[in-house]
Amino acid sequence: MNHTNALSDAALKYLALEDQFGAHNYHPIPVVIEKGEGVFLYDVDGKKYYDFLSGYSAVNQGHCHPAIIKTLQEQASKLTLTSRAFHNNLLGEYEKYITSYFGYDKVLPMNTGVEGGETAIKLARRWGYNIKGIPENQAKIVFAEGNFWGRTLAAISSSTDPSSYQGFGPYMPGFGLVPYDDLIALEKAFQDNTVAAFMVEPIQGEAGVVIPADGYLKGVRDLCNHYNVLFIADEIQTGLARTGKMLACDHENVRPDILILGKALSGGTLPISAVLADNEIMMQIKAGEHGSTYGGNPLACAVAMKSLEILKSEKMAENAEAMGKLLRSELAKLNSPLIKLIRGRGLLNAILINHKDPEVSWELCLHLRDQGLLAKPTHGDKIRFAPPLTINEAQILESVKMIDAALKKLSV
Ligand code: IF1
Repeated sequence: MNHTNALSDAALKYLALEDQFGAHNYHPIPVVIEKGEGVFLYDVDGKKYYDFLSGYSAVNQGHCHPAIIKTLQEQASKLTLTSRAFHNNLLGEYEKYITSYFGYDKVLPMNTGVEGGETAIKLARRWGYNIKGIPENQAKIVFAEGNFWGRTLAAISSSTDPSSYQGFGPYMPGFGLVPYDDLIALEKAFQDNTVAAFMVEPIQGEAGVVIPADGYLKGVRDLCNHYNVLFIADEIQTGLARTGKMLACDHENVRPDILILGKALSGGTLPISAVLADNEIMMQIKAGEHGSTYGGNPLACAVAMKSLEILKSEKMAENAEAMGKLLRSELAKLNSPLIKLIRGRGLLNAILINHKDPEVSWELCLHLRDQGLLAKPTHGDKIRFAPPLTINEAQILESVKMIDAALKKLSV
């Protein structure tokens, strides 16, 4: 069944425009969204959906959160950008706010998550040369297999996913890979004293919500301490209350040397990322050696402070923890033969589909759409279930009913 047939003429018109005038670098679920409010999205025909993707965890606070939008509107009508050629009245306030919020000396503000990753790697290399004493141009950064931190040439150079790196070579030198959740392999990699840092997601999002064994993050922290290697935590997707704690690293009470945030730092309104570190690391980059046109713009500063404030004032981490437990237990009760595994932490969850046909996950997402819930497969047989952190118990129960109905539409 061709599910685009299910779309109205109005919706199909939009797909045709994208097809003719836009690069074909995505394969979206066939639905055309016009409005977002809280946990709900509305398509061009007014149909309502639960959003179980949350902009890949950029909309933790819910779509168009009124307080964030109010801040956005007020600041946008006053001052949006000075560039860093001049000071403004918000950057210092924001830097004080976010460094005290997460307990680091300094922040380097950027825009997209991948810019945050690039910034962290540059900081680590500089620290490696200036502090650890690694010979010039020989610093290595170690990553975990299955990682995803964006689409730049450096990011894909560390990727183990051919759909990310194939045909885009040559690749960034000085990158190494170890299996995820493998402390023995990591310690072996650290025997090389040119290793400056290990960059890792506390839970691998794109890989399908892969949760490491208890103690892994603590083990990473201890090995980094022992071998004088920087621990870079990519919390762009797992951070900001998504996994039931403010940071996924908080589940093991570990403090990374460099913390990268993005996505929900703006509540889904505009690209804002941040790299936090203490002075010994952050001061290795001098004036004029790194930055970006929009990095730390006053509009972003105002929005980011409000987005962070709301996470705490509305106790979103606590709600994510409780609603995530409820979601996983209700999904388990379905006893669906199509669900091989349910895993997640807080409201970052995924189900693994039990079917030989690789297309089944996509078919399921189309049936979910028809039931009124939007989700998308990741890496074939996994479907991420990650609604905004404002979702409540009744909405979880209603969503699970929709998931049950969609599963029953599929032949086993
Ligand atoms: C797309 C994936 C998720 C990220 C982590 C850094 C970044 C991301 C852990 C870069 C971005 C986004 C990219 C977006 C879809 C989404 C995604 F499917 F691509 F892999 F979430 F899993 N670190 N992830 O997840 O942040 O530069 O995008 O702001 O490329 O379609 P960004």
